[in-house]
Amino acid sequence: MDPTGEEHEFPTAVSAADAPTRVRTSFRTELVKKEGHTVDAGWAGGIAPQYGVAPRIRLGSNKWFNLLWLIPIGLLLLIIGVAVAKGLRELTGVQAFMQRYPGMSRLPDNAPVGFPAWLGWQHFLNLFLMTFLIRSGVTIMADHPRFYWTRNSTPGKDWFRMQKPVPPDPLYTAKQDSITLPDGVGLPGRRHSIGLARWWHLGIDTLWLLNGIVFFVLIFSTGQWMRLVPMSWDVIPNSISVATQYLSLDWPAESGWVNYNSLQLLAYFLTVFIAAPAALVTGLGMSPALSTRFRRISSLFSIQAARSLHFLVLCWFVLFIVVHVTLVVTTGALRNLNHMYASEDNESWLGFGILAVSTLVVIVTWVAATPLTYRHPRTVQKVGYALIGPAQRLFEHIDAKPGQYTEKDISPYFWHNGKFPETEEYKELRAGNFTNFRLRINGLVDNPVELDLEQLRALPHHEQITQHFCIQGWSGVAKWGGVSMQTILEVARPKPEAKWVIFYSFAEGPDKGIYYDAQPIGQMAYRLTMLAYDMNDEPLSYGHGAPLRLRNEVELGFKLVKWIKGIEFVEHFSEVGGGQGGYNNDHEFFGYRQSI
Ligand SMILES: Nc1nc2c(c(=O)[nH]1)N[C@H]1C(S)=C(S)[C@@H](COP(=O)(O)O)O[C@H]1N2
Ligand SMILES: [Mo]
Repeated sequence: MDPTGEEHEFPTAVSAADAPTRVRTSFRTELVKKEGHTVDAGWAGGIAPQYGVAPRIRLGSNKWFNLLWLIPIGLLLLIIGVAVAKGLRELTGVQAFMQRYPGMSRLPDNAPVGFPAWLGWQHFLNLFLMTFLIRSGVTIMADHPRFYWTRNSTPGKDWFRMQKPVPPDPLYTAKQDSITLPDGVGLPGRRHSIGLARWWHLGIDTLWLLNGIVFFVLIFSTGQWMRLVPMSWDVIPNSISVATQYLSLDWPAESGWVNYNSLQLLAYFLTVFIAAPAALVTGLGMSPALSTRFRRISSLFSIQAARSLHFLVLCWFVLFIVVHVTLVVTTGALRNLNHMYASEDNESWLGFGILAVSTLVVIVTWVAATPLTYRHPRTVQKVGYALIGPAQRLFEHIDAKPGQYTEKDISPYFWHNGKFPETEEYKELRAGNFTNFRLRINGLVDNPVELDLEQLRALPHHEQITQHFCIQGWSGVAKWGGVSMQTILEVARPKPEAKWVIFYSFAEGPDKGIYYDAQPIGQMAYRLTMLAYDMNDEPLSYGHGAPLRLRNEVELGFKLVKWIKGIEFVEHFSEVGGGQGGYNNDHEFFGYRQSI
């Protein structure tokens, strides 16, 4: 609706019957189906492998510290720590302290003793699922191997990177910035395989959450929680005592069957009650739909803070796993393994045997996961969608109001992404300043029509300042000016059978065929869904999608087609292109509903 409330003259309606044939011609013929359904050398248009650099952290404004230095520094600190701890334990004051705090808090009298069998299963499933989560998470990270604390994602303002500094090329894209991982590390490892990595990550995450919920219910209904929650402040001096004992290489006596030592208790508590829930919350903090809806929270806790914290949670988990496994093995391995794997407190080889079998399962799936993904990517896409799709569809129902961001929030740098248009058709239009541009709107509508830029600009003007969420992980705020999709609906008058809206681009995708995307018609009436011809008060630039691009703020950036030439209303997207609902879904196995 026109914000001034004036009646508006829409462009001359052409009735379907007498619309020129061209107006009614679909752009579908310019799409290509992906040939073959495996991931091979032609992946993502034959994107060449590109390895990153060793991880580094920014110190000050542009000094970078290579984290590999932490290895020798850590070793040195460890040696010094051992010497200091040994020295300290000679002091009578320290000895008195250790006597007073031997390293363990008292448990309530009704605390359970030993480990039930369900805990062993839970522990195994948790570990098994986490191998997929960690590997696919690292692949997602490698698609934009930088972390920031502000939503602006400004080059040089990253606090962490595994990639060289951003080159000065103004049209450098986030895709060019992505890096390759070894296939045995990432899941999968191939450069820009984020679509498949996300199915693993989000799909397995639903199972991990389910396992976690069962775990919480069981520990609270059996009293096992008492063994995981510190209940007295003496856990602090006791932990200091335990740390000193470990460092001095005179380790505390183990009694894990009954009670953990205080340092162990703190580590388990942090992992179960802080890190695991934080993984979920920070993961959801990266959702465009939720962030746009929960504007206050997202203003303080931006997608980039969420992404950085999500990464730090990963670092905690990895550190925890390394230390935990080391201590299990070095503090009475057979007994420890029997506790968790056989629910027994003795030194038989049973626990070890079960561990060996379960480790074999982990190794086999670890080795097989990436090759299987390359061979059956469509299956990974389908199973992943079956698992996480319900949540993605749920969050899509959010129709947020404009007004979250103001002019001062506009990002100084807005990444470019995607494959730029190189066709003659587009070059000519651009050379002519788009005076010959016509947006073609057709399909299941009462009024198929072509609109030039002047006509589009004559329609009620819509403006919004919103945040863009690229699937790769970067974000940016911009002011978009153009026409609300509600106005386009009023002009085109879709028929009741029209359920999906296809946006066609002038630009080809990396695998040939033009770029396109399908959106549910319900979202076209959302307050923040629009066609933008201006960005930050200037006509849209070439790189950002001139002359016209889509904004739909409940979806990830790849669905927001740039360089739009046509909009077609259809019953279902399965009839269009490769039938998966968009270029990336057809060619790179992304998903068609991406609110998270
Ligand atoms: N035609 C077309 N539109 C596209 C793409 C593309 O490759 N081709 N890339 C998408 C992706 S992945 C993103 S993140 C946004 C990037 O928009 P920007 O370059 O203005 O930041 O455009 C989307 N629209
Ligand atoms: Mo993107």
